[in-house]
Amino acid sequence: MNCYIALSFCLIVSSACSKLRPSRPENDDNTPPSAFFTVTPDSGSVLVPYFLNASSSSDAEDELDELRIRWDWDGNGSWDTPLDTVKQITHRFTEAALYTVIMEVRDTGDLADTTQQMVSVSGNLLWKFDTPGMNMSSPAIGVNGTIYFGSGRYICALNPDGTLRWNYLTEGSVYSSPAVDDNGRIFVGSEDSYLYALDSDGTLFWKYQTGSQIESSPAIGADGTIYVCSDQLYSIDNTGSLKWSNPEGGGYSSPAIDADGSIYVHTGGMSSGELLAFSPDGAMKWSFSTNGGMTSPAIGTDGAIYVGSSNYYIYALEPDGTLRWEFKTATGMLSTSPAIGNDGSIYVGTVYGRIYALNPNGSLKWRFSGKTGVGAYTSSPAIGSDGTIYFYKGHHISAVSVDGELLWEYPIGHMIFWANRCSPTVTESGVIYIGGMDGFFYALQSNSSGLTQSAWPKFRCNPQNTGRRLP
Ligand SMILES: [Ca+2]
Ligand SMILES: [Ca+2]
Repeated sequence: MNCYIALSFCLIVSSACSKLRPSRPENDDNTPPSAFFTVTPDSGSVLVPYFLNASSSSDAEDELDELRIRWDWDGNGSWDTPLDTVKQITHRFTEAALYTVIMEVRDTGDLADTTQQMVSVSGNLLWKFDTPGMNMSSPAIGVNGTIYFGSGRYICALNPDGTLRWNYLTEGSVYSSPAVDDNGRIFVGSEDSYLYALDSDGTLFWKYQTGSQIESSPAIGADGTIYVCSDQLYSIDNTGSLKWSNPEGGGYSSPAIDADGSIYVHTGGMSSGELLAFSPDGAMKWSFSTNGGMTSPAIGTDGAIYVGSSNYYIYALEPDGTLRWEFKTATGMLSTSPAIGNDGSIYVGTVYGRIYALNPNGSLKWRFSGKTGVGAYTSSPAIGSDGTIYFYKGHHISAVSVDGELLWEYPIGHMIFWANRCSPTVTESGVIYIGGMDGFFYALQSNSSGLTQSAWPKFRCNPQNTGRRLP
């Protein structure tokens, strides 16, 4: 935010007289002016013209047209315009950020007053796509930048320019998030109980029927094995044949695969649950009681397993299943999956609209509530290359700085499910993709350049959504 902005001014009201008046001699009777301005709109996206009007500023001794004003667009203490009697101005912000705009008004006796306002400038909307159904699935990026996600009963594939590539109709809602393998094949579950494998052109490769509806997102092992939870935890080879299934691992959780091939799933419901570890052959290695379930684990660089629980706790476990630390959130059940920053910080959202940032040792770094506060759900966060945290919250896709300050937000429809799985991703060129609950899929330009370099920067770990930590 401290970079210099390419300013583009458009003077709405031309100055009738721009000559500088000599300062009035020191006069004990002079009083300072009063600074006031309005901004329209008070939030918007980059390159949108913001109209700023300081005409409500006043002074006891001088007329309005005698008062001179100047602006600091980025609140860095350095004035970006000269003192001028023009009170109305249009400004365009070129980078998404939360700006502190400062205005100074100065009277003819050289007494001054300043005032400031926050202006939220969001990422620029590149395009939005009218989806065929409700968007509860998080996008995966495949070859050539193709975007895959579930919408209603469809599996959708969009081109990077926002045009439809293909739709594939299943017999149930697709809440599961697609995963893309090294060959560009797409794997995704449906409430119709099938795990679908599609080629990149949208033709069915195979489908495998599980014993129940699938809300879990599949994970892809290093050897191409697909793991997904339904009535059981299933291990399916890349030709669609069952390798094994284990009833202990059934549920809604999306499996996380460690670098050694261990598979972690979180089972259970609102009041009881366990984090379970399976070896690649399907044997259970250990279990850890979390007294609540339904969320998906993330894995850190050193193999630590992070999971939030419906009992308000965030747990960090050692790879052998022993507790490293636990952190109790004050405000709510954990409905989302953690994401990890490049310094090892852990970010997780709660059902009461908050994002917790924890230090690697489990202490609180900060807590973000935002202006929508209690009652707004959050998605799993995605961490950009610059540390910015992106997540769905309430009505918006929100961007929060690494220090926990709101940078911008953009309306994409009101999130209505406490376990919404619609979490954003960030492309190498900084485009954020997310499905909105308003029936559109969005592409917004951010200042990030891809995801941060960490073990698990987003829901399902990487742009392909493999759910597998790399060694
Ligand atoms: Ca005065
Ligand atoms: Ca400035």
